[in-house]
Amino acid sequence: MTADSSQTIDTTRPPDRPARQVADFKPSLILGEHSLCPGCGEPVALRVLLEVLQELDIVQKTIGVVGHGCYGSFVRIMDVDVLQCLHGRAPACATGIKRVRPGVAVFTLQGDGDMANEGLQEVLHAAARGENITCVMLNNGVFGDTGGQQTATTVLGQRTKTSIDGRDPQAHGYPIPVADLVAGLQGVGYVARGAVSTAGAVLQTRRMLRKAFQTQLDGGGFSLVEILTMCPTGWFVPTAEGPEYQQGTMEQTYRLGELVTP
Ligand SMILES: Cc1ncc(C[n+]2csc(CCOP(=O)(O)OP(=O)(O)O)c2C)c(N)n1
Ligand code: SF4
Ligand SMILES: [Mg+2]
Repeated sequence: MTADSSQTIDTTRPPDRPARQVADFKPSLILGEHSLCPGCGEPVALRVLLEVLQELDIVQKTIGVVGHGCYGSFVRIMDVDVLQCLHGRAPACATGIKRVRPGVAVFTLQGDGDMANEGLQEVLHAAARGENITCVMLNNGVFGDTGGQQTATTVLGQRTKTSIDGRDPQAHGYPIPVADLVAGLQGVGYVARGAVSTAGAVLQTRRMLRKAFQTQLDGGGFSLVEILTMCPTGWFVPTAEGPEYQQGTMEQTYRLGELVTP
């Protein structure tokens, strides 16, 4: 059967209407442009987190506690009540806020340097206390903001400014899998590890964040989502190769998926 040309859709675009880019589709909670490097995974993670808050309709009753790292600049562009506290101390601040305002959804936004190096005890104690908060760790395996030094989560063989020939377990020890540590504690309601290296992974991470916040809304105890994020600048890889590099390195060490479910 011959197609009726009058029914076909004209996909040619008038020259005065340029193609819309992915970046054009901004959630309304993002108030401006971010200043992070091209290819950085952190803005993608922020976006899905904010989308989840909107989806759950809890924007007006949410308080975020942000640590120190490249993502720290998000406090200027996210239309959510936030405070920034000392490096690594976000779970303690979040604990205080939640205990004073139990009706509010409280989350932390931290990096691997912030959560695993500067404040590992904070997140472990908050989890073991079963605090009804949600912690989010953006894990790129480097102290991105200060120039790309090795962190506790840097995977073996990964080159950083302070392990220029690759992380060597003899000299630098082994990486700390934060989500797995937290998952081993009682009092924990939900733990998962996601990534933003593919569209599918972003979608899965979005679902994880939603479940983590839902756990908190249901009074289900501590929840944590670790998100593997690209840092092409700190990894010494070309921008476009960040996702593939992450899949071949970090995602080989850190298992993606849910570790604890309600
Ligand atoms: C107590 C303290 N120590 C060190 C610093 C310096 N500092 C600021 S940001 C940062 C790196 C944080 O790395 P990470 O949490 O992994 O975030 P990223 O930049 O990689 O997103 C460091 C070490 C600080 N601000 N305060
Ligand atoms: S240094 Fe890394 S984490 Fe920081 S903005 Fe650049 S790509 Fe992102
Ligand atoms: Mg980092």
